[in-house]
Amino acid sequence: MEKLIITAAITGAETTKEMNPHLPTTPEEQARDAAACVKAGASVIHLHVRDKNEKASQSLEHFKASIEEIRAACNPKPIIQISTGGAVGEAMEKRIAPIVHMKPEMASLNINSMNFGEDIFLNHPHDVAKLAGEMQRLGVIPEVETYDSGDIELAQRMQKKGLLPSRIHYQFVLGVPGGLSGEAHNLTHMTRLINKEDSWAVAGIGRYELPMAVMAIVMGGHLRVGFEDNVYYHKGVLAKSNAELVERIVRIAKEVGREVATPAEARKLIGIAS
Ligand code: KMH
Ligand code: ZN
Repeated sequence: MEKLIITAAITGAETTKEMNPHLPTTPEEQARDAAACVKAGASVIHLHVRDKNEKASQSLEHFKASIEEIRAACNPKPIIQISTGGAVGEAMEKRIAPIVHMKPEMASLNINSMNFGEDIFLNHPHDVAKLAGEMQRLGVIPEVETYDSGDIELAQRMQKKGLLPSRIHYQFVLGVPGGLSGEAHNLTHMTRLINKEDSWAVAGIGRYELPMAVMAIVMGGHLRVGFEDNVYYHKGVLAKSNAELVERIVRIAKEVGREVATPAEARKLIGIAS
């Protein structure tokens, strides 16, 4: 099996300090958490940023500040994966801007619209095509976020139109109310739909985070943990940090003999030129 790529989704757009007071929201807090996650074994940081009032932001100023601090704090340097999903309701121009201006190694790409809890996560086909096209033009590797099995067929249609690379890296985000839940059979169903040259990771939301991560370890996929998806360590017990969630996964992976990828190894696996 190839080495395990662990992504830490340290902040998110919807998680608040009321949900977990340890949520990192400033560049300094994000750098501290990212460094601890990388030290624990994470090779990718999925990044959302906040403004001074802790509100989700897609502004270049906030991304630049956080990325600068994270790069300075982390050794080795993780892949920083900018979120183009943003918060529900964010304008598409603002979601595209960090890609065009900052040309990150990797960025998330949401290709379908859906109910997202009590909100609507809107991804108009024209906007998705524009965003995917910009990523291709700039050499930014997309991580295709898929919340339901039909999203995979949609990604394959986009691939045929030349909007996605010949080898797609998927993130199966399972457990969003409005998408597919994080039951074991749903994950195996998703993995059966992708092409053999593709790669996948899974992000289980809330109580699904740990079982989905454990399945990914034994199935040969990759995984994501962190406060964007889940703020608990156990039922009713808040996690003390993002790193605590990464450390647990690394312990489990080691116990079952799955080696954890360094950032350099993750770049090779994902196809990022270093
Ligand atoms: N905040 C969610 C509505 C992504 O980062 O690409 C979308 C999201 C996905 O977090
Ligand atoms: Zn996100």
